[in-house]
Amino acid sequence: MPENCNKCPPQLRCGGRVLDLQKPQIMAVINVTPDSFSDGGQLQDGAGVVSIDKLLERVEGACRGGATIIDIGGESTRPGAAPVSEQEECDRVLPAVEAVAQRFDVVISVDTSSAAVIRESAVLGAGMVNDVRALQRPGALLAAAESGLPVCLMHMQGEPDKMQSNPRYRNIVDEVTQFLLSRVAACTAAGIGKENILLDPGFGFGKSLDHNLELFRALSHFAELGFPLMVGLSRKSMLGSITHRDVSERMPASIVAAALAAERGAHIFRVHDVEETRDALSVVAAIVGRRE
Ligand code: YH5
Repeated sequence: MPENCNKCPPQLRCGGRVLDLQKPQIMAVINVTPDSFSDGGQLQDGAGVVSIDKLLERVEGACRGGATIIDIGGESTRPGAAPVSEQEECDRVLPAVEAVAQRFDVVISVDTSSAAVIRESAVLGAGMVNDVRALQRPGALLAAAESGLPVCLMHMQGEPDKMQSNPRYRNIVDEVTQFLLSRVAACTAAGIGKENILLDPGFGFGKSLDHNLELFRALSHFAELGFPLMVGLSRKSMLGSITHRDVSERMPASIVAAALAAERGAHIFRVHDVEETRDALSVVAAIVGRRE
């Protein structure tokens, strides 16, 4: 449990805001893409341009529901998704970051692998970098280091267009651990302080159902590596495989998964259904620890 975890820092400094990691923190997913699997295109107007009004309404709902972090992403990383140009990603993400930063007292996380998006969003008020490629793109490590912001390093095998075609591991827990620790080493070598690093095993990113389940069963091991642990399980295909539910019907499964991850020591929960997840995490807190 986070409150018993004496290895990782009790707080995370995200620009001017502080997150208390003794309590579960909810990160609301906000996609500014036309094609994300679970909610793509919802914030676009008729011409496919992000509607700032719709975006702000969504952010307001998430904050009222208990989100302390808003994760803004302009690249669809769903299985099979096509790559997006850096310019396109900047055009989608930066106006959204700017609008949210001006109006809400919330930590803005940018879900990006691009050095330009990291740099520009840090200037506009972002408080965290969430990179599914763990800062492996050219310039991303340096941009993140210069931003001074916390970074979430996630594991992915392959790239989104092909990652689910035949994922293979010798020992998934060992391989994901080694990868994440090698990226921690790259970050510290680039000048990113250990207190600014979060880890995420990357559910669904180049992993079969069995791989995902094996990782989940090892979550307490990841929570003990000494870094805040983030998980993204919300609406994912693994939950669809288990329940045979379409993506629009995966909320109950997502909430159970978040609750079990909380019990295993996860600190930050990247979710679509904020209020419902918060209730579940409050119940976990009341039963197993000092939470909320
Ligand atoms: C994550 O786990 N995930 S984007 C497919 C779905 C539903 C949801 C098939 N960014 C993560 O949410 N960042 C994404 O239905 C992330 N951890 C971190 N740190 C994928 C996603 C999704 C994909």
